[in-house]
Amino acid sequence: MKHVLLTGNNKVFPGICLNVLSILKYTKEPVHIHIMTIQVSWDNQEKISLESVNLLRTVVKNKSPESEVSYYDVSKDLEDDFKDSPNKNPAYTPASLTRLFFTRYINCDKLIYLDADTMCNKSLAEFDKIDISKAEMGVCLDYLGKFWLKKDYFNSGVLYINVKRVKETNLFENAIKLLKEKKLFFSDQTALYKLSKERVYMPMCYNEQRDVKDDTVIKHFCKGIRYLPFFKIYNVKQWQVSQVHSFLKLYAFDDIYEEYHKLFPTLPKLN
Ligand SMILES: [Mn+2]
Repeated sequence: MKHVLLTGNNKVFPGICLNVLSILKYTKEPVHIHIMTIQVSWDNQEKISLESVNLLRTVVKNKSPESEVSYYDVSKDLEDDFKDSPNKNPAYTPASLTRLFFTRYINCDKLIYLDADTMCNKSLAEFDKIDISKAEMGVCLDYLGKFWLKKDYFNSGVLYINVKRVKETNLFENAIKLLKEKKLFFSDQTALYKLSKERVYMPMCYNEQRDVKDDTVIKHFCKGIRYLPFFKIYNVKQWQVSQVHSFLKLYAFDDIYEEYHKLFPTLPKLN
């Protein structure tokens, strides 16, 4: 069974549902989807509700009876550890800090962490090709950061985590501790970069930050830069379907959009 962690607030829940449908399309073995969410006093975003996760569980169980969906509200952890932190409002949203708490709740051997703005384009069995037995985690380089920051700067949107090892090295608790004290740019990603000692660099197909290719396992809809016809920073997410079509010219997930509208009639329509 593959264990997957997805985190976020209510705003990105359609993205999480799309991601889960993409996992089920390609991954034949059962999956255990862990959904972790937060709602904190200094931010007006709402958490993912238990009802929403129950709806997702029904869809998952229909398609894959042996798969599981678990729900964790870690609002109190975030509130307690970050209310006085200089990083309580990171570059994206406080919800991006949610994943740092997983070792307090999740027990498994290996965990695939995926950002809410990612989609699978192949089976998660592809991760079996990566040996993380002697590492804390498998990561991919950050497409932009490797030019601008450090040549081994990685993108934390996809992490293949050796759970037993990070509990021994305390990587995630140490990251929380560092973020309590020191303001960091790209807060949690930079903390994990500074503190992780044992990393395996995976091929970029595990966190494709550009166009979907034949070998793409995970497509990450992160920020990008286009130089022509003029310089533009773009940030198109997989749930912004018309921009995925018109700007990214990407049609690889059209069947999943159709399925989403059929299976989640009560969730926001994608447009
Ligand atoms: Mn992302």
